[in-house]
Amino acid sequence: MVRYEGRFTQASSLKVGIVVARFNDLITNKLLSGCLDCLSRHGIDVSENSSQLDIAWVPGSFELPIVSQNLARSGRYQVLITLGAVIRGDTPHFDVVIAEASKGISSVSRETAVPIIFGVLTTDNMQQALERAGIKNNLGWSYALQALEMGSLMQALN
Ligand code: INI
Repeated sequence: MVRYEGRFTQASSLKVGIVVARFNDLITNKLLSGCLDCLSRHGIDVSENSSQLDIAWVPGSFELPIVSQNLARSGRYQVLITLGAVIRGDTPHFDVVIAEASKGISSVSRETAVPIIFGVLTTDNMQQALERAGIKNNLGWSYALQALEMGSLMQALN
């Protein structure tokens, strides 16, 4: 029997891409800093001249899939992380944005076989988003852990 599991150590062979939405950047910048803190504590070089990490900024969560697709198709990354914040109070097209972002990201991930972590907060209001971006817990940290697990799991499978 072969038992496949992701690892949270020995991340040195992983290259990670992060795609971040600028919309609600009060929140997404906090998610990004939680993410970088976790990656760094697990051995990923997150410095400006890192060869293990690239970060792409997009206008909003709606644009996360197309840029993720571009990065995933490049073959350079073992795992991608998408970060966004879709807040119901902001606009009536909340439902469209979150549906397109979630469907798009999952379909790119399956089409390219590159794991893409879905780090898009979906909340009813800004308070809930702030709570998930650092006031109570920074989910950016968890998204980075999930990325390490999935990136290394896919390496083990291949
Ligand atoms: N983008 C978000 O990331 N979060 C939102 O809450 C949001 N709302 O509510 O409108 C949002 N809209 C912008 C959208 O993602 C696109 O950038 C824009 O429509 C241009 O294509």
